[in-house]
Amino acid sequence: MISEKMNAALNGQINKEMYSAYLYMSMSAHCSNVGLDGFANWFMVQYQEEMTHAMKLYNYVNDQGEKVVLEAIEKPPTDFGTLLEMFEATLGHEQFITKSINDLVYLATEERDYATQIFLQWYVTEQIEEEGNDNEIIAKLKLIGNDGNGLFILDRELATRVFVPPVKKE
Ligand code: OFO
Repeated sequence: MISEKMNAALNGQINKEMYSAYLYMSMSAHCSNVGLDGFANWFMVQYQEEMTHAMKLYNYVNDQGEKVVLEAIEKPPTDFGTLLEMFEATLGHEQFITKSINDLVYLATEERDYATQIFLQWYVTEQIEEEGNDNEIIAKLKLIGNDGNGLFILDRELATRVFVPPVKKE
């Protein structure tokens, strides 16, 4: 059982995760368009991860006997500036998501909703990884600067990223 307020907040988070997926898909399309297939792959894996974040919430709301209400997904940008600017925007978006997860944890704590608190722990941990990945790529892009060879190597490295589906519950 979860409160109406919590249900509305979790539904709002589903929309944010769907937007995250849409945003990263748009970034992937942009990278493909400029011939950076490794970067495109990295963002497409990110898109897949975001879809699992949304679905995990979707299943939780269903499991709690509440209704999932899907809202419109905002149109993402299509131009992202330099690669560094694109990853800084990615990090900024993840920081926004981290704040949103923290707000949900706060609400769950306020409501003494222990089940949702435990459920949200996965997202708290995931956000550390999400921000960490972005920080790592930003650092590399800063080191590379305008070096085409460095960019070529990083593109090849990002081409190796594979989507690993989260372990399903029994
Ligand atoms: Fe990128 O972690 Fe979900 O939104």
